[in-house]
Amino acid sequence: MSTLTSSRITALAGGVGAARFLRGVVRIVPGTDLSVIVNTGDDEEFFGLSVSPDLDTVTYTLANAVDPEKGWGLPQETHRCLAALERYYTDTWFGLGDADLATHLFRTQELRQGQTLSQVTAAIARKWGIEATVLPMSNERVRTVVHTEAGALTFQEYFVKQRSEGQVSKVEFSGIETAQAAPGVVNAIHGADLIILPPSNPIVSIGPILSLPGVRQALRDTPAPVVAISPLVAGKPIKGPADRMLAGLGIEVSSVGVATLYQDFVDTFVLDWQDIEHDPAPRERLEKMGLAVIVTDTVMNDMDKSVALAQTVIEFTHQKRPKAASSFPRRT
Ligand code: FO1
Repeated sequence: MSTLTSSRITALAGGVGAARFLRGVVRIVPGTDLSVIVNTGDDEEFFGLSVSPDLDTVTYTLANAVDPEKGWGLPQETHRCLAALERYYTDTWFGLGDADLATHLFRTQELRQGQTLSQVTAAIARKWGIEATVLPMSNERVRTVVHTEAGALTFQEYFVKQRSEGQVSKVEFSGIETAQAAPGVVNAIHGADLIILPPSNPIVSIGPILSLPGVRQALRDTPAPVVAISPLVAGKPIKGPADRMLAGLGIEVSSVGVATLYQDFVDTFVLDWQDIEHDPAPRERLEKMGLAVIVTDTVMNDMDKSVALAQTVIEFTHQKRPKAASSFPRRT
């Protein structure tokens, strides 16, 4: 494995796919070179506890502590507390594990004592021995609202309780109007030598981060390469509702459709082989959009594949480091 010259990498991340990519990154670059800006639109209160699913998924994964099958939560989990709660509540659809509760209890207590989500997240990362910088996208409350025939749902209600059923007609980020990017978020973009969007849902994982003041402009302005890895393989996500959401919102359900959402700031787009196995069009369409295209294996079903994908992306952008911003045709 070649040792890469140290370069500061910033990733914008949502759920399991992003976390799977980041575990590969921290095996080839020092964690101290990595900053991760994490979506908090999925955050929700359960039984009075502040739960941040994407922050916890990234944290547990970078700590090598995540349940390897599920890609979220902790392994060998028990749910005795949740089962006991059924005596008092009926709404116990969100699978809070007993060991996972410790994180939510700590976060809730610290927030109640006046710590910001950034401070609590940094404390949790430190206590899990993580060297990377884990940044919530905002310290203010932003909540993704998914509209389907069943009504206006939180992301977890849509994804877990409704199992992503129903036609998505609209997605909103309630609170985004008054929310600020958390301390360090815009700086993590300006200070990066490489910015990566790992395979995450472009609507509800990357979308909220891009909607915060200053974030999208910083991505447009940076001279650093910005690389997005498609979250769809041959039109399907490995996990999650990205294809259903894109379809419901009238966006082409393909890697090219995802690229159109990022085309004002992304330079390089990573496709899985399966996207062009039967048809070269996706690559040609992306190149016509002015994007450099990497075609590789993006299905990270084990650690070696996470490392290989991270290696491919980082080495490609090292070779193509732009001399000046203009070297990458970018729409603004
Ligand atoms: N995903 C599920 O499909 N079912 C669950 O019951 C569930 C519980 C849960 C509890 C804590 C947590 O941090 C994540 C949890 N997730 C669950 C995953 C979550 O919905 C997201 O997919 C991941 O956090 C990735 O962002």
